[in-house]
Amino acid sequence: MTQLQALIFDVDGTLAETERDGHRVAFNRAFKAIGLNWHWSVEQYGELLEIAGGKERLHHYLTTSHPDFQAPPDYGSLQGLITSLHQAKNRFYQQVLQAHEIPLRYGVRRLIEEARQQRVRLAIATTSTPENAAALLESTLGSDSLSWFEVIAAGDMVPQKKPAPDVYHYVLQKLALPPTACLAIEDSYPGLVAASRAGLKTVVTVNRYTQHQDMGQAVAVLTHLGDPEHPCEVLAGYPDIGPIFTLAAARQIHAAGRVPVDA
Ligand code: XBP
Ligand code: MG
Repeated sequence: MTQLQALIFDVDGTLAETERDGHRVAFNRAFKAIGLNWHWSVEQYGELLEIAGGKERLHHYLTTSHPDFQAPPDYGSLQGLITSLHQAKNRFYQQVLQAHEIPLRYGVRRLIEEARQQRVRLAIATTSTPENAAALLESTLGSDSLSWFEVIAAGDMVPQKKPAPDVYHYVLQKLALPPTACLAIEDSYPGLVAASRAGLKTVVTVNRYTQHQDMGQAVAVLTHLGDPEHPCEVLAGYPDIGPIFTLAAARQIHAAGRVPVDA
């Protein structure tokens, strides 16, 4: 049986609550800065998250909620406006992170530290940008932490974003590992589908936006990774992998869990 050699982390919603408290807030600031009277509530943003990718999400929102909207002449076209809004959103997002407003989810730091101590390799597979992933790592784990991750793969680096498996294929190729040697950690259904299609066993840590999604393909579903002060609940999988999802638990679930059927 192949041993666990690498953990591949999703970013948004998995490492931290960056969707609700980061990207959403930054999108709203971008709307305001550009003079648009739009505001995405916490609830509405949950629905918009079905569209992976900030630019794609903006395009979907514009064409479904404001189908008759004309981009102001300064932006040239609707796509020009989307590009400007997305760039503004990313600037505001970086400001939110630099202000240390978003902490890591429970247990993330602990599991990353355990993996480093035990020489399990680390990688990132995100739909967002490498800059956004790097800013979150730097603001929470310090600037050294970028070097802990052998690969930081992002949505625009591959042909198709999650739920397509492309970003995971890219990571596996860069790590030069088969999917059977890795475990993915995700928070959402599109992320789980992407990892599963790449043949990866996946642990899901749900959040407010994803708690009711179908996580049937996951080898385990947890409320979060857990730490001594904040024990996690095991929602599916083997009960003894909680209340703290340690590296030993990761090895156990990696060895026991079945390979996804899409593989
Ligand atoms: C989540 C996403 C992203 C973010 C915004 O990515 O779908 O689109 O919401 O980032 P993941 P961008 O969970 O895979 O990390 O605006 O840069 O797309
Ligand atoms: Mg995610």
